[in-house]
Amino acid sequence: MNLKTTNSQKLYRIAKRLIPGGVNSPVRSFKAVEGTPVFVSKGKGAWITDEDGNRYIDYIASWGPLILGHSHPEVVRALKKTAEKGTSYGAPCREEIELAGIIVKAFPSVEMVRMTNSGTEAIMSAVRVARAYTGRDFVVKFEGCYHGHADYLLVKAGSGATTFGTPSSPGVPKSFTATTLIARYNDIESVKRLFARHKNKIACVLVEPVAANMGVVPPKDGFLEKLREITLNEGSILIFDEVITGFRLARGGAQEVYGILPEVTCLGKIIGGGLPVGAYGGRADIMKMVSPVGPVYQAGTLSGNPLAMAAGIATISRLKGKDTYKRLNNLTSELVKELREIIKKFNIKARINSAGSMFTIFFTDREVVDYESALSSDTKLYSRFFKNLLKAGIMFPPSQFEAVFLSLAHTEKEIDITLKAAYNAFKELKP
Ligand code: HOZ
Repeated sequence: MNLKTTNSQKLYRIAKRLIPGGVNSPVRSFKAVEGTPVFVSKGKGAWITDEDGNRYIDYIASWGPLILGHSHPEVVRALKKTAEKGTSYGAPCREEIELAGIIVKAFPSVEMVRMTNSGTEAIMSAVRVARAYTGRDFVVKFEGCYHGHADYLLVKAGSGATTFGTPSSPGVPKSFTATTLIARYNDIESVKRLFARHKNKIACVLVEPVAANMGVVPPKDGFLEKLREITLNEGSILIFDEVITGFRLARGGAQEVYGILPEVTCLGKIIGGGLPVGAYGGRADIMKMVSPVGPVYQAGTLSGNPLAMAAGIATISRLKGKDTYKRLNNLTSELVKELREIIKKFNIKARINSAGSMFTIFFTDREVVDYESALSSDTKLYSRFFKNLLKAGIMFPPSQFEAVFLSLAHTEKEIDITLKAAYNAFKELKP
């Protein structure tokens, strides 16, 4: 299929004059796959339509939030009903308590929660609280994990930072990252070494319990358990960045799946149902450090705004059924299984990592367990694969180092179409 791209190209030309790179978040630019970004005009269920009228099965899902698919009727209804009353008050509203209650119930490790406007804010605030609570400065993060764009966390960061080859951003003074310690994902010895070297100085270990910003990299058996053990022994706080995995892998996120409870959890994406949101929460004595109860300052004009709360509540309400995650995860497993067969058939150097309803096809013959092995992927081959799929009306993330997301709006029909397209896309790459 030859896509018509006239309107997207025209919009891109205008956008580039007004917005750096024509986009408000780098990965969207299609730069990594050497293409022109598709300008989306609307989305419904599992499908999006671009400004030229092309339709695609969407596997980006707004980078995770749209677990119900695009413009779900109940989310739209909740938004309309709420907006008619008001869009923001800068004062407490009922919806904030409702969403906070839902989060506390879903995450047994979370006794109190504070809403923010993005995952980045949630993480920055969580680290600040951890530092204040422990009276220590150092933060351990893992290579290839991405926790938003706070200065001191843009060190060997995944997501767009990796996609564009600047995992440690210029513009960040050395002194800002002097207290950021880097460990290797899935390598507990690297964590132990840091604790030995910085005895009683590490405030927290910050981790994506299932890494999803260097592509999907699940934790090895025992990795999270050991992190829990070490942080408890060392008096450090364990922070789970569940911005992607919260309400995605299970209602209670990765911590429910792996049975490991951190002191602090950061959320975002799904809890805003497609509107800007973030949240950090955890043990009450830690959260009581936050202003106005405690001295740790953190605020936001639009934090807890009724629209984001309403969209989040409506979204999470649809995730209640006993079989909801089972259905979503089974559909993903089915797709992944078939994709693996095609990869084998055409002898492509590629591996698929998956967790729940997200996965990544890494174009490498190595097992991907950490940042270094993720980086062994052939990004040029990914780019060709991506373009082959796009031409066939399948929208995968325009970067090797991101997750593919399924939603509850995807059905067998979409999977069949995707598999036919993937067959041809892989065939074209045959060595
Ligand atoms: N860094 C985000 C994915 N991990 C991309 C956000 C966006 O471009 O919307």
